[in-house]
Amino acid sequence: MKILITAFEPYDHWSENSSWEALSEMLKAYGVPQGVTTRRYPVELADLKARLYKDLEHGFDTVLHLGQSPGASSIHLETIAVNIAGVTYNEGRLWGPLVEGGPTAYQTTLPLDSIRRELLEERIPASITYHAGTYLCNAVFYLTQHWHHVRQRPCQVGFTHFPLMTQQVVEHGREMPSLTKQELAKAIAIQLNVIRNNASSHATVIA
Ligand code: PCA
Repeated sequence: MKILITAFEPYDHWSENSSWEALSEMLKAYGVPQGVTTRRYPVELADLKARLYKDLEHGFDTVLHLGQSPGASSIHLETIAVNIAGVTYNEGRLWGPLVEGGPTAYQTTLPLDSIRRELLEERIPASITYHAGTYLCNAVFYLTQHWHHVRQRPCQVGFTHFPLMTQQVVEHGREMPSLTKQELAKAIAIQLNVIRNNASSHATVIA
């Protein structure tokens, strides 16, 4: 099973991005899992698209995107990506589409219920959420699903928003919810496990 996991570089006033720090920590703590490719993407739409489309050509069974959501108090398993480009990177157009004529939204086919259950069992707070915003996180989630849709290539695409890391909150002196880097890294490993187990149980049913 070929899996692409991506995270984002730091953006705005944050000197780190909890999604990338968690992914790096996951690789350090658990090693590079078999069949997994990881990438760090820029928080700039044109560059992001170029990098993403090049990577997707390699063909993945699952693509899991990760991003940071300051203020989130649990891990957010996003359900829906919308065809809306936020004003900050859409040449000043409010609510312009990401893809002209593209469908309004795509819904993930990842087993979010099972992922949430496993995370909670490991005492990691997690929720299923219904809006990834209108910034780059929503964009990468939408564009990956659209890319596969127009090519009729099957792929499970998911997006997970992470709270800040505890060390970011301390460094910035902010009163905001956080989880430790180790907890976030573990959360990625758990997601990966569920995705793998789910894929093999699908295969059994089809066979
Ligand atoms: N979070 C932003 C963009 C990059 C990231 O990590 C978002 O939620 O869109």
